[in-house]
Amino acid sequence: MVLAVLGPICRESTPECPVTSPGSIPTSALTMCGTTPLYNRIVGGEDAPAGSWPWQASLQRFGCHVCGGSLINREWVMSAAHCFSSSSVSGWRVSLGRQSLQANNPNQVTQTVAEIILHPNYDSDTSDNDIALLRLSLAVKFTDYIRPVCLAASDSVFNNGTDSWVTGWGRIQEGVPLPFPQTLQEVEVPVLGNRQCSCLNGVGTITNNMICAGVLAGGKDSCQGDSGGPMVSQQGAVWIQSGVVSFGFGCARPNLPGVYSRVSRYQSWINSHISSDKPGFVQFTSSGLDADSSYTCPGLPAPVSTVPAITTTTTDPPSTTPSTQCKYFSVGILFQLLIRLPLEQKKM
Ligand code: 4AZ
Repeated sequence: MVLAVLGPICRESTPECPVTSPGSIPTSALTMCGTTPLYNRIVGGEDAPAGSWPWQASLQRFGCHVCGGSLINREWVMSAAHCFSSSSVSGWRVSLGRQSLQANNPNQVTQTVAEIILHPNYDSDTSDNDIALLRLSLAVKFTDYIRPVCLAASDSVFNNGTDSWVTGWGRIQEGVPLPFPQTLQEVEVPVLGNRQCSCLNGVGTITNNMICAGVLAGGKDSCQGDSGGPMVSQQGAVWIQSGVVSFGFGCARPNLPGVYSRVSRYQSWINSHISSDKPGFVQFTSSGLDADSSYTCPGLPAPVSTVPAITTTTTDPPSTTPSTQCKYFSVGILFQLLIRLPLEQKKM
């Protein structure tokens, strides 16, 4: 791992190195979203340094990590709908400011959940609209280790190849849990256009509400336990969330990019539920023509000739997760085995 670190590093709260400078941090999500005061730049690597992704949340049920999430303002966390079997808040807690799941976390804050809002059009068969909002019981105070991420505004464009980072405490390979002390992991993956992603994952599986990312060679991806967590891209000084970890055919397999809920499609839905302290929506722009707009494969509708378009239609798998001593189960993998594999075999 190579780290390029600019500025002082506060690993722990000490009198010389306080976590917050009282009075110096503004509290609105709009004015301070997407900033990482401790780590301004990271190159490669796997263990995420403390404070590098200060919006990362661990969603826990009865003390077990189940899913990731992202802090979007003082009292709301965004995650995936498939992490929840209902909108009951019973047993759920959200942990913020955490570097690891097992070691000492001096900057950590844990909150109970007051409300869970699942997207009304979430489809557990296709994973379409796999997005949820959690309202915390108490607003959290922003620190160097706890801050909101900016969200991709509805007019954002993420061309094929857009550099992105995904973070989480999920498995490090299919079937391999993150080892002790379960330090937050980060991985860099490029966006893979919806047309190509449909061709790879199966025509009809990737909707306009999804965004894909991954490397064709495999080896870099999100996995079980990362679900609900953020995929972000940097634009200038801020980090903008483009995706929510949703599903994939296995993890890090060659030619099978991970699939994420496309955050920019949900600006009005999110704003309809958050009346004060609106999240910071920022337009992400990509320069040039999207190479994906001319990508094609058998069964895929012909590319739209004028505007670089995003793609396709419906159908495919969801997923769920936990860690530590908690038992894992993945609806996603079960779904793939029962539905997708037989379908694949029929095609062959
Ligand atoms: C899961 O089972 C899961 N490779 C999440 C993400 C991905 C695959 C599986 C993406 O929760």
